[in-house]
Amino acid sequence: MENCLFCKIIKKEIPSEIVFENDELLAFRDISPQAPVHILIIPKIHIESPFEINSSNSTVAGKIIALAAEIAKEQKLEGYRLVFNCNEIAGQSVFHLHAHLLGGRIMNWPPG
Ligand code: DGP
Repeated sequence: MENCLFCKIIKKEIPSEIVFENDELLAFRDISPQAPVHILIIPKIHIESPFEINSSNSTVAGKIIALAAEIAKEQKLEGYRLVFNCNEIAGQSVFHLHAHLLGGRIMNWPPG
């Protein structure tokens, strides 16, 4: 998508601190970390938000969750939070599907 920030990060038009990359997924550090470990995991195909996940593209969502577990282990996290914000009302500001992998500190529940 031409005007999508995360598509530009995928194309390396915008620099990022990449943690993992393969043909389907990219993981990179959040520019505004909310925890000692704050990594964004995104699909390389442009999916606007969790609302757009359906039976034809859901495989990639499972791969995001599996990659989060791998990265969390690699980062030696004791536990972690995985967040998909969906739409502005839930805090989504970049409209390219992403999981926030957060860890390295105690997290409260319920979230604000
Ligand atoms: P959300 O609010 O759920 O849409 O999360 C978007 C996240 O993207 C937010 O935590 C900040 C991060 N972000 C925004 N712009 C950039 C950028 O240019 N580089 C990186 N690495 N992260 C960004």
